Amino acid sequence: MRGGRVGRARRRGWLSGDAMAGRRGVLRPSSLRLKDGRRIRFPAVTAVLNVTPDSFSDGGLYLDARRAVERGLELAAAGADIVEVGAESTRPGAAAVAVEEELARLVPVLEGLGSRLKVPISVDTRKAEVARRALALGAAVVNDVSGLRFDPAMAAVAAQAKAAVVLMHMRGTPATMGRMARYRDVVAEVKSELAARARMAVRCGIRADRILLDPGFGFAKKAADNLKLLRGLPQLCRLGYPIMVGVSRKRFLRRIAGSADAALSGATVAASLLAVLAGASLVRVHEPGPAAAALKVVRAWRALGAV
Ligand code: HH2
Repeated sequence: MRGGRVGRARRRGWLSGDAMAGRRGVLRPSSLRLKDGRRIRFPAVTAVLNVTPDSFSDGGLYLDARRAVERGLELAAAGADIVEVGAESTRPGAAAVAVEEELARLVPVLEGLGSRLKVPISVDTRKAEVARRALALGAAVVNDVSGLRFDPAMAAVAAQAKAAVVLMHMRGTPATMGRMARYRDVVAEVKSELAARARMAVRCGIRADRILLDPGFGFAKKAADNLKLLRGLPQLCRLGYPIMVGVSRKRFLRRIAGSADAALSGATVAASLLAVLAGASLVRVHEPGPAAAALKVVRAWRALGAV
């Protein structure tokens, strides 16, 4: 592990796998550099702000643009490294939203956050036109739950804007994905499908160091598949891209811990922490405060090195 490959990787700011990942030689970037020069140091917290009537966790709470802007500022103050704004629910069975409607929800919020938000903005959309407008309004990251499959124009928009891109694994669409959770080896299959999405993104001109991958917890996955993916994250890390994990308040955690608010919050922090210890670089959560505090503990623990 001291040879040329690791030496080169260290100079480029890459990390080798940690003790929990259990694999020497697993290399992944230690940070993400955004188009404006800002750097997100890993592990980091992406906080969710849904300006929708129907999102499963915060649907209907922030449809009013002023309340949404306040919430965005609150999320940053609570420890979010990135605030992610979404205007179309992708919960199982959700109906698609037209571009005009998605923009009508999103644009006033992005304009309102504008220079007031000190952390980078990510936009959660599958549509190229929505991404294009959001990037023009200052967003630096595009999170596409379809992994660039939904809109053929998305890759070019992201490439041209030099956006960082989260490619999430899903099969089908939110309306059909429930029928598509059929795997013989969920970790191997998600890994190879994500690798294919990353290759496609690079072919379309998106630089490899701007790509993040996400196994898509709850998207075309049964409860057991989600748990296996959580355990199997070190294998996904071997792809060499930073991994984002969005387990926050999801149904498989409800089945384990129950639906009471405190149970869901605790389960979210526990699962996010397990993900980071298994090699994930970013956790996507609805409550950034507890997640950011948990990551501080991870950093302090890692800083000790071997004892
Ligand atoms: N989960 C949701 C939405 N977008 N993006 C990524 N990369 N990873 C995820 O796990 C993920 C995601 C679902 O959560 P939420 O945004 O709260 O709900 P809804 O889609 O109903 O708005």
